[in-house]
Amino acid sequence: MEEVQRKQTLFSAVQPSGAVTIGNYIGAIRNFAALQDAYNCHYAVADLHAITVKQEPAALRRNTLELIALFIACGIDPEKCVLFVQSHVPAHCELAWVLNTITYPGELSRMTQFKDKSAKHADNVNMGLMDYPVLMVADILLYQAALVPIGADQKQHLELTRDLAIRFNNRYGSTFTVPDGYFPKGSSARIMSLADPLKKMSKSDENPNGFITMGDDRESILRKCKRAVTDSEAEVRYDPQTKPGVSNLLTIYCAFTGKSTAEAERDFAGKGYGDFKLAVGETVADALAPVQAEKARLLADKAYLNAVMKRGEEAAARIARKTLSKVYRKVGFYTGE
Ligand code: ATP
Ligand code: LTN
Repeated sequence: MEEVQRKQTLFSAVQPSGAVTIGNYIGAIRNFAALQDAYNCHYAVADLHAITVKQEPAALRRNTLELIALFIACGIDPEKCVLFVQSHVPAHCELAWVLNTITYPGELSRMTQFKDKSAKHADNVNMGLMDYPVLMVADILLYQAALVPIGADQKQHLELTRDLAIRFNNRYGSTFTVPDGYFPKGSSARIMSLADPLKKMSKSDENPNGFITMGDDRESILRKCKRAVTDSEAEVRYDPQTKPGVSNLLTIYCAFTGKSTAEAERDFAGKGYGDFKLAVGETVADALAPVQAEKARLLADKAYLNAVMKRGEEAAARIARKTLSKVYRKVGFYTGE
């Protein structure tokens, strides 16, 4: 008889907190589709997380729909994955509450992201911002995920996930799978700002020339690449220490062409920065064009997107409810049995 291999369960999420950059795409989203055949994938739009910093309600609503469309345009197949919006599944908040009771304030106040975001949003240091990692732990543990693809910036949160899973299991008996971080090939590339190549490319950068979004048109992409900060030499060589700007453009070029840095250096041997920047811009624009077209096509069919979200919600809620019921039984909530 044919042996049925059980696929490992995987969970990840992205916040609908603004325009998605090519950094988010290269570091996170494009890997999601590549994992969907080998793993039992769950992908969420983390809107509950997004409101830990101020969001314009109409923009949040729009960004949520756009992110679902972008996920699908980037190759995530809602038939193969559970694709859903976090706030549609109440179990995330419910489990977060229980987990709060086994989390210590010191574990949260020392988180790097909390410290960074508190400094950046000094007028809005709210309890949600501090509790952000516990909600993320709930996201992961509800689906009994074994693997969590994340960027380096989220490693501390994954450590907390492991700690809380182990703490709960020790206190109440085996309940949660203890997950591992997952860093697929190619996802380690850290894309830097085009305006300041020593800083990470970030969608919340005040200078829009620093980042390229997934929705930027060809002209803007070419202009941003043309203006990208480089150096006063004239040699296209990969050396992040002494040539961070050129190296960043090479990383972007390689991410979209699949070439190695050595091959890319060869492509531009003897060429000036003008030609190089134009080629990088054209490569990015060519790569984004089909994704943009597909996203626009999907956004024109809201009924389809709503149906995808509904189906995702139902599938996610079924799995999440099962874990939550187990948790409620373990902690001693009266269930009538
Ligand atoms: P913000 O500007 O609000 O801090 P961000 O652009 O840094 O946002 P997040 O929503 O925090 O993006 O990140 C989603 C995921 O995208 C991260 O976990 C990370 O893995 C990946 N990512 C973000 N920026 C980059 C980057 N510059 N290079 C590679 N990966 C990135
Ligand atoms: N905090 C993550 C988004 C996120 C997430 C998750 C990632 C929310 N819940 C669960 C992995 C697993 C971010 O900003 N990248």
